[in-house]
Amino acid sequence: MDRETMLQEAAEFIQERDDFLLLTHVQPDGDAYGSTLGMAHLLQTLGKRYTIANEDPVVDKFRFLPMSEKFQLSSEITRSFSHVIALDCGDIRRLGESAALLADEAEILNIDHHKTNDLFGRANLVDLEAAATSQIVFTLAKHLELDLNIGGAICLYTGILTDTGGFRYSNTTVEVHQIVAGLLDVGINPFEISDRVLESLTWNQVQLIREALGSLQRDESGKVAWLSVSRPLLNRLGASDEDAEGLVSYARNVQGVEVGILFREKEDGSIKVSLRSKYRVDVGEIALSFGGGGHARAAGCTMPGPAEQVQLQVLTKVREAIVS
Ligand SMILES: [Mn+2]
Repeated sequence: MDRETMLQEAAEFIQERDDFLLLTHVQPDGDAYGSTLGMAHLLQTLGKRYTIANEDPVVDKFRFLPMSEKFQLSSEITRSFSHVIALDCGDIRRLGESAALLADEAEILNIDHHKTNDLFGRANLVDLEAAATSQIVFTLAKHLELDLNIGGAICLYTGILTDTGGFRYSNTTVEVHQIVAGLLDVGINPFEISDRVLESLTWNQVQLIREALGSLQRDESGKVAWLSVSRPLLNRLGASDEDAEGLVSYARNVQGVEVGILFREKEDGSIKVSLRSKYRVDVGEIALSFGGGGHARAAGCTMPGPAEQVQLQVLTKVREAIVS
């Protein structure tokens, strides 16, 4: 289906309904928060009612986003919803516990840019070329001929900024810059947003970087590098899972490395594997083969432990992809 048709279907889905539940994936990232809150701003402008839910509370770093206080814990919501807008989710499992809020006959509008998206919506606005779901929400706003207010612009800018790694990743296209120019026109302060979401590190994060770098290794080819973070380490530093976000770049950024990997032990002993590639290897495919998903250059999966076995399995798969 072409982009215009999908945009029109999404626009009609919104125009013809009211009382929406806005959902994004578990452990939201900048684009998840940005696209969801950007959509909330659009609905507000349209005079539509909406509820925003996630199984996790909003992380500190993104609490500056206008209307982030509208996020509610899904466990605290006692009703169900017939009209759902899912943002930045490749499949319905990504909604986590929030999926329990869907009424039996719920209609879903699925807005996303993941290659692994399985078109789970009644309407699907899925653009694999888009750098961020926030970018798609911007395009939808234009299609609806809505003017973005500054709050909405801050949210969408944050999503595009984070999913393009500060306009450095290969998904940074001409269109991305054109959209961002439109967002700057609204009057946002890009320095302040970059400082908050890309530059600032908590003290815990810096301590964690110091310790985690001690585990950095690379294989004989020099094309794969990885680091691992154990639960005892996180506990000792009082570091949260989100503090570990971004560590994988240290592995990826080593000169000559094609694939960087972070192995992080979760509370339940399972291992969260984050994969980043530079030019060639489709880590989305690798993550998918282990039950996860993502993009060609950034993806992840969660695997049952123990850590040594997960490392062996993942490294074998990654090496295969490198030589193929
Ligand atoms: Mn995204």
